[in-house]
Amino acid sequence: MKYTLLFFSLFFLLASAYGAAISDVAGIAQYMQIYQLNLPDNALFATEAVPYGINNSGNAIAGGISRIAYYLELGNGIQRQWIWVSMNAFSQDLTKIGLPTYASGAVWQITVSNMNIQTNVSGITTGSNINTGNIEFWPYNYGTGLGVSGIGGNSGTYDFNDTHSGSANYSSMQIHNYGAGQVLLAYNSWGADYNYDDVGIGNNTLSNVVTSYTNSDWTFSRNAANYTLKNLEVWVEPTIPLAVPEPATWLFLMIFLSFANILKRRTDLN
Ligand SMILES: [Ca+2]
Ligand SMILES: [Ca+2]
Ligand SMILES: [Ca+2]
Repeated sequence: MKYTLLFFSLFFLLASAYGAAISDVAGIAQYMQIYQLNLPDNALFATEAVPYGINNSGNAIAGGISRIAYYLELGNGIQRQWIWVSMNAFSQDLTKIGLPTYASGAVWQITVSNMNIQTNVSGITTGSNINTGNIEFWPYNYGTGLGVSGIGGNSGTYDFNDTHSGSANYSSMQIHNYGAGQVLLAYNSWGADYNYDDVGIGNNTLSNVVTSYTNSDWTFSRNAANYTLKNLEVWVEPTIPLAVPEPATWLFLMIFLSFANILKRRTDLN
């Protein structure tokens, strides 16, 4: 019994250490985690390996995947913000859905469909089956010009529609709802720019020290060190549904844990 308790304690400890999405996101039981990364204050991923805490990209998923989800959690000891964005799978290659580094070979400047957005940040449009999404994933520098036609955007600021240069290494990992004119999550400047990285959930509204205008996608915010908690997770939904524990199984587990707790108390009393 002692070891069983130890096992469950360790399980919940690990679950809380890795994967806060587990506790925040509705419907996550259908998903498998592929990556977890504690974002550094100033990453140098143009040349250095990404130090994932979890990396299951080498494990093939039988039947492939139907959806890909990104979860970003930011905390400063006072407030905690989080967002979850899932979408129809735009790739079956699990090595190309994490940080789009040069080493990964991933570059995605595409629209995405069937987004599900959950967040605790007010002002962000939430909901399911949102078909006005786009992603800007690349390891390159980029300019403010419109890179994707037909989705709007501001050609004079860094926002949900920019153009990458195909070279250099400022870097961008951004997910947007262009229909709502909203940046959903952004992580930039993780290539080899020697300033603190940019990170944010929702549209940035603050000016920066580099441009005279405000960049809604957090470019040049250099704010990563403001957050002590910067947890990025990538999850996928397998095409073949996962076997989710039945309610009866959960009930059994709860009864078991209560019973174990009573036994433990009785042992403590002795
Ligand atoms: Ca732009
Ligand atoms: Ca952008
Ligand atoms: Ca940087």
